[in-house]
This record gives sequence, C-alpha cells and structure tokens, in this order.
Amino acid sequence: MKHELDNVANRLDVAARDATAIAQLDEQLTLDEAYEVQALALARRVKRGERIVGMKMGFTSRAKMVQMGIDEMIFGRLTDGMLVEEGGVTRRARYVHPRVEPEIAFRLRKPLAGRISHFEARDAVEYIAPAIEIIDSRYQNFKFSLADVVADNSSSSGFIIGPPHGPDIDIANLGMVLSVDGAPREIGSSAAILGNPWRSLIAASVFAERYGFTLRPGDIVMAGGATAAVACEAGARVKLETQGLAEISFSFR
Ligand code: 0L1
Ligand code: MG
Repeated sequence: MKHELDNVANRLDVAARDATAIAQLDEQLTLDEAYEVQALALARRVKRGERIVGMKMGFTSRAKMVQMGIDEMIFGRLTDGMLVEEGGVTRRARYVHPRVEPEIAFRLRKPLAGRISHFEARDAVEYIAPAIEIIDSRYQNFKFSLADVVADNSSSSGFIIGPPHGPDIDIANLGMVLSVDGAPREIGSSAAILGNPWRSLIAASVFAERYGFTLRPGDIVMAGGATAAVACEAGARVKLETQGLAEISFSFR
C-alpha cells in the first residue's frame, strides 16, 4: 500500500512541477490515505529545497462548496515556493488552470495544535492580513472527488499576503471585492468563511493535531475562499479590496 500511495504522490508532484494536468485517480483512496499522499508529495517538495510555511483551509464557505460540489472542510500545506509577492507578477505557465480566491490570512506567533478556544486562537496570532489564494488543480478540467483534491494538496499552488493588521481588528463581516482587469468578478463577505474566519483557524488547529503536526510560530494559515474562485489567463491583473484592510494585487504574466 505504501508503495501505491508513493506512486500517486509522485504522479501529483510531477504534474504540479511541470504544470501538466493528469486524469482523475483510478485508486479509490480513503481520506486518511489521501492526506498521506499529500504528505508524501510535500516531502518531495521539501527534498527539492522548499520550506513549509503554513497551511490553507479549503471549503470553509458555502460558495466554494457549491462551486466544486464538495461539502467537507479540507486542508493543504503552503511552501515558500508558492509565495507570490504582493504587487508582483507570477508566470501563467507555472500553473495548469489557475483560479483566484479572496481570503483572510493569519500569521502565528505561538504554536497551535488541537482543540483551542477563541481566546487561545487570538492569543496565538501575530497579525491578520488580506490575502489572495491561487488554486490550481492538477486534475484535468479541475474535476475531482474529495479524496483526489486532498491528495493534490487541496489545489494549493500560490498565495499573496497583504500588509499586516493587528489581531484585534474585527474580521467577522468585512466586504470583499475580487476584481480581474478592473472588473469586479466576485463580491462577498469574510462572514462567508464559517460565519467568522477565526473559526477556520480553530479548525486548522484541530486538523493539525489529527494529522500529526503542529502549526509553528511564523506559519501562515489561510482561512479559505470567501467566494467562488475566478479563472485567470495570462496578462490578468487581480485585485482584492477588503473593507477596512489594505488593497492588494498581483498579475499573471
Ligand atoms: O479556499 C478554498 O476553499 C480552496 C479550496 C481548494 C480546493 C479547490 O477548490 O480546488
Ligand atoms: Mg482557498
């Protein structure tokens, strides 16, 4: 079995590295096996020199669940190789079929794992920032089952983090407008993320313990897309405006 999981991890890792789509998996993975594949593929990135810098939560909003037909929360891991500079540029050719999502990110100042209270979550956060996630499924046509997407690192492929705001700002219900080339494409609220993005951080901490790791000081946790994701082509300029937080942007070359 280990050999089979390693084989799937290798296929997904090569697909991500070469930005080439693969067919949906023939293997019927359990969810735990899918997270094992995710960890094996991540280990390959680390072996190539990438550093794990945090975690992204997925399907924390109805809009995302409806868009992809999945109704369970999942997570993926972030590496330094996925970071795109705010205001910067990333090559479209790095991705198979990228989509962007408006998000809220937390940076930790204390380790986190297991069940925690709202107070403990707040106490563990150094800052909050507006963020954009670039998701990119390695599966043809962006089609997958729950286990398939988990094995594919929950479509993690890029993230943009805006300027920091103190952890005391109220993020429960902030208006968010995601624009591409100056035209608003998705309009929503941070409240779409589990009713309050802090709940996503608490869920991330529970996932971390369940899957055998600890979130570390300095790690980034992305709370999940507040709206459906928007597909982007080369040349697209993406902007996120979040009520009360700094505006952020980047472009696909
Ligand atoms: O923020 C999110 O909900 C991302 C979900 C990742 C899975 C996907 O839609 O490809
Ligand atoms: Mg996301």
